[in-house]
Amino acid sequence: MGTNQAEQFSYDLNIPETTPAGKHDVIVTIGFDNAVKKYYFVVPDSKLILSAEKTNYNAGEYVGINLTNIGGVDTAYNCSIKFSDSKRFVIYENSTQGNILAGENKIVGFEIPEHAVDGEYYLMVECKDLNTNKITKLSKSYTISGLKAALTSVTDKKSYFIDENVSVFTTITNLDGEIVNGTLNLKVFSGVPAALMNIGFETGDLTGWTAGAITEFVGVVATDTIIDEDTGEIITLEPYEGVYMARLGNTSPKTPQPIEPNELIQTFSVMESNLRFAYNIFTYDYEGWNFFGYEITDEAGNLITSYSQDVWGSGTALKTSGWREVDIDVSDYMGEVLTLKISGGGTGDELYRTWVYVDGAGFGTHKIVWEKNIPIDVSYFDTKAVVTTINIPSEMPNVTGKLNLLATLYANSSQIINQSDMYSFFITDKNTSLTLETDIK
Ligand SMILES: [Ca+2]
Ligand SMILES: [Ca+2]
Repeated sequence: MGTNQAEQFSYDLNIPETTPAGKHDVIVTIGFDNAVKKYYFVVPDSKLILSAEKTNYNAGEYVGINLTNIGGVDTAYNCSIKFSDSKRFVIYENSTQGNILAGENKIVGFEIPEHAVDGEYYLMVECKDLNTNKITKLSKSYTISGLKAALTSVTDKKSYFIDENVSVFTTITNLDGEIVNGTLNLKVFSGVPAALMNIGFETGDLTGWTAGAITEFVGVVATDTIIDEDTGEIITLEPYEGVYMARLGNTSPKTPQPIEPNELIQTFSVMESNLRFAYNIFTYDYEGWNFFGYEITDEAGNLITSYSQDVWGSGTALKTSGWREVDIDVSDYMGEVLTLKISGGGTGDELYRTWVYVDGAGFGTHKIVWEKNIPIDVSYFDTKAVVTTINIPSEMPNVTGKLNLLATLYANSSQIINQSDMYSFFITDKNTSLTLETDIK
């Protein structure tokens, strides 16, 4: 080569399949004067990603989830899959292992059971890359078409004497699918009278209540879907009892949240000795900020009892108190008019959100006084009437007062297909000549 002459060489470097991830040096040595030039290239580590497009399936279909290795080296993986319905019943749970090449796409998935119930489902997939030990997650909501039935259960009369028979009429209407080896569960609960009107919010609205300050939201919700803004995880919060609950505040965004409370108020005459409800606090904020509280005042505005707390912990990850029951003895105020105010919201600054759910707390402590499981098959679009007789003296001795009947229809997997509305009836002693129904059903 002459002076100032340039020549270009090209050399295809074939990176061996077994090359580990990381930085690799390319060293070029020129034999003439032993000049050494150093370059490098990088092989990216393995990296797993999960995705799923389709979210509507029929029972019995295969749910496919894409697992892709977008990294530069092959790896082994371990994936756990969990698929549960809106009542948190798990219809599929399994782990799969395997190897995945660099750039490869694999379908990991599962078959929805043939007798899965119609409704909303949640998928949680976690895949661990055994090479990097990194975990990739996917959580997603699905709508499944499957078993579907309407269910009602009532008694032949509203009121019985202690020596009578109760006839329970249950009607199951199959709206989709074949119910094979199902179970009809009938339960009778003894009632706990509620001091507050519509404390369980089962009217689906704020009947009996008034909203005080509404800084963000004061209203009734059914099962609530909360998206954790940090992890993307979907949390489904079910009412403590029944189908509805109240919510004070909004569930998003994580920040900001306006300062000032959201209030729920009821003025009531004290007819029962105990006032019961349940609350559940959700918060991104930490100790020293935001609040939940309640207070009871008399007609003159004197404070009878109160409770207030700020939130807890130190980080801004989403936290929940879980459902907590409140049981206040108001027997000293029998016949008087009291006001309960429940409130929650932001304090101090607008950073990091807190909101609260409120529901009744009586049903959970109800006692089952009678129960029966009846095997049931209902073919496609058929209607089945089931009559069950309860002999009060032998099957429910010493039970009087308000009772609640609840029918639950289970698929052969024990998954709940549907539940009836709660139905109330009364058993009275022959000495009691008058029964007043004052309660909300
Ligand atoms: Ca409720
Ligand atoms: Ca705050």
